[in-house]
Amino acid sequence: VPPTEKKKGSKLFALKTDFLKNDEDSIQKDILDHVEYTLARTKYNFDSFSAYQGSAYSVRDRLIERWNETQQYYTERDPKRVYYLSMEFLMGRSLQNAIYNMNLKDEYHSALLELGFEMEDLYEEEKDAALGNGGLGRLAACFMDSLATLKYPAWGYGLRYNYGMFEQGIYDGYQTEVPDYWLVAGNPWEIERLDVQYTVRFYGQVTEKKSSEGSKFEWDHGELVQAIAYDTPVPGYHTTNTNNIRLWSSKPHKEFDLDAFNGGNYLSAVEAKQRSENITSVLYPNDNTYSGKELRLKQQYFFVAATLCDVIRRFKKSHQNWQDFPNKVAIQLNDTHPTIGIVELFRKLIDEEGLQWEEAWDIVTKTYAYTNHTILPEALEMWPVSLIEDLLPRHMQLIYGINHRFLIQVTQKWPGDIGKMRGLSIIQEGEEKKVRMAHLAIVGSHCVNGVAAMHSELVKHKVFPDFFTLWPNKFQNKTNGVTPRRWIEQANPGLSAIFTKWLGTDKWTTDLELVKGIKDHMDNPELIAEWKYVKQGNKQRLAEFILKHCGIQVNPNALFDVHIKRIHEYKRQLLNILSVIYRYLSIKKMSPKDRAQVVPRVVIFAGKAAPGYVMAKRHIKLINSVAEVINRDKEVDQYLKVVFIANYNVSIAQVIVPASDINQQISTAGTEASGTSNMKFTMNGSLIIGTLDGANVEIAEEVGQENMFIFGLRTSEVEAAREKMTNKEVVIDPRLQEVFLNIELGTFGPPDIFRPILDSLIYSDFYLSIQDFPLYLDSQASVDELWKDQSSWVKKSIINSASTYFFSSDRAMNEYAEQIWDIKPCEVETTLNRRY
Ligand code: HBZ
Repeated sequence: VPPTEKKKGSKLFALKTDFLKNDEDSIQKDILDHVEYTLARTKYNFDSFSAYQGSAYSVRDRLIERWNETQQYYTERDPKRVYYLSMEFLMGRSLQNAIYNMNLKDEYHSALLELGFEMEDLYEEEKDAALGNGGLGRLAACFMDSLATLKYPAWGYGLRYNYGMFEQGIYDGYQTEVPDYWLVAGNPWEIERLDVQYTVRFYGQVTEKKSSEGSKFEWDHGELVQAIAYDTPVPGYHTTNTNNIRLWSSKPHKEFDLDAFNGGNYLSAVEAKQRSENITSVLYPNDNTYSGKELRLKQQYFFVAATLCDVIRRFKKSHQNWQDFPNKVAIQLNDTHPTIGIVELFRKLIDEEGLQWEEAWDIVTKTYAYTNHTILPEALEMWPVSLIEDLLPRHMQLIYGINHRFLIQVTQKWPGDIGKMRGLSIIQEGEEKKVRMAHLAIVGSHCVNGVAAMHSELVKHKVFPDFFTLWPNKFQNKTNGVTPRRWIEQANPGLSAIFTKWLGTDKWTTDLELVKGIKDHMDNPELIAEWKYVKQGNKQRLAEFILKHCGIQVNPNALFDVHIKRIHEYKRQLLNILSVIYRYLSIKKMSPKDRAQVVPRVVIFAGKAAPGYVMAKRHIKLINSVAEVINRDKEVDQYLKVVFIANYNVSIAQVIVPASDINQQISTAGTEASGTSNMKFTMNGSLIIGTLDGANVEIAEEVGQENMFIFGLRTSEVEAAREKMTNKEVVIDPRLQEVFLNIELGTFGPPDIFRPILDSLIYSDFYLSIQDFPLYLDSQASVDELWKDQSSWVKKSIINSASTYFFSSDRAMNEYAEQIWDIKPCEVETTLNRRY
């Protein structure tokens, strides 16, 4: 008998339809109640931050109702669920998102206005949740929004870091890092679940217990750490369905008090306790580079160990047969970071549940799938065998066993081919033996996917060609996507109003294909005028932001040229700033007559460099030094401004993206797996200047190359170009030589600082900036030409924005659901007397 049936006729059953009311007055009262009873402030006089908090708590109450209803519904129906395992969730702000998704915008707006607050001002009071580095973490956040909106039964799992992505400051042009203690003022979006705790073991010993039934392995002793669950509800758009992100926080385990404390060594016992809290203390600030620190491996194991306890407990509530596990559970690995989870599930099945090897391994591989996000060799995770042996001794034994059986398959395919064995092995031999986590992820999953068409081809043919020969059907492509709710509706209300007006419906927010319909009106002068007006307003807003935060006055009528992403050599912010220097030098040399022809530009950079990435930090210094010289040069004042916006994050992106005219996606061909800001910009009518790399290739297919500025070497040409560089056959374009000369002469400050940058170009230029430079300048020149023809420009802008259906994360999630996870939507049939 379902628990709800049991209570029919009781008081509790009647409560089933008793929910918070969503009219303006009820909402207003709830906000005020939270100000008084949750914040303990007087209702008659409170500031914007309290108003934000009161609003957030009132939203949270409503989220919790929907969350409870959804989870209850899933429990009753027991559909197959997907668990998205990610070490990063880059959520940004939540208040606006939750209000919009619950369709309570008007109600909150008027409720707050009556109290003397503009809802938009309150959004600004919220601190970003920045538990991620960049694309990979933000992708997880967009995917969670789409999964809930599409009503898929899905949970995200991750870590609740006390310190998120560091706060970047710029002093004297250099990046500084300040810890981001994002929880200082509390976090209204999370629910602490002290009732959901698991114990995680590290170190210790494995003992073999032999019996008539065979050997049993027991892993015990070592250090125990407690994992505590924190839940963040994820509301779907205009639906009751509300999913969950469960993040784990590490706390000391009480058992380990006793021995140490009784031994009289009080201080070292306290230290050991502190070590356990350290595990979820800080997000590693590297993107696309591997850092082989023990603490990072501890984070990874802590994360998957707690997650699997939770997933298995939920499964066991309604199932006894392990064969059903893959029919009820799909687990997606967001890159190799949670890969040790493959071994952990296997260990639990064999050591704790008593399954046989083959049977257990079959369940594991049917359950897991792995997404690859990079082909950069420096990003591939390889943990020293010695480290795993020490920290997770049983897991290392199992990895050897898994590898042994895998290599038998390899010899069957390629008899006697030692080279193939060596190349494919999960263990990399050498002075220090290492576990190749990507190999483990491929072997332990039923599906491996890249994140854009070109990237997936490289994964198959360049990075893992022998795996592809062995298992051609394992490999898929799943081109990334972004949520149109946050990146159009919330970030760009003006554009949203245009869409709704000209399409005659607001359904485009969940059916982005409708936006194609805008093309039918692109010659209509009224639409063109509105389009320009909205872009102008967005640029005005960004200009004000820049004045406020950077103290630089920019002309909102200038062309806004935007390059925002992590600072990395492969992303080539350097190529951009070198071309800016060239532009500056050219303007300086021009006659007044020629200057009159110059298209005024504001070049905007933003992004963080990993604290240990010295070269990337030098690039930041160069950008800022160049900006300083250009911005104080009165002669070029009208024509060129360079801005570096510090501390780039999701909420700043929401201001920059809608205000951009062109956006830079200029990675060396074959290095950027996908890119996702390219998608956000295109949706917002910004034209890409970029290489044929990552998802730019597919954007070009949808939008048409004639509506973008594509330049540069192709992926197929990169190898030959590098060869040319090694053989010293590359001639440096005279315009670039002039740029180098000016840097060397100290035009942008003491040249010593920039010497390593110039040397990296002249002596290796791995990312081929020198060879792409002339092509890039040509492309920049065609940007200027097109800008002079504003009516063509606006048309191209409209075509861009109208061609982005494919890049919605809704499309991506439907593909994963159907082609990898085999899950179906499970729409909560609400009994409620409210809209959703
Ligand atoms: O993932 C990015 C790719 O560079 C980008 O092209 C793609 O669009 C995006 C989503 O698929 N990769 C990352 O953002 N990677 C990381 O942030 C990262 C973080 C920690 C690591 C390694 C990589 O240890």
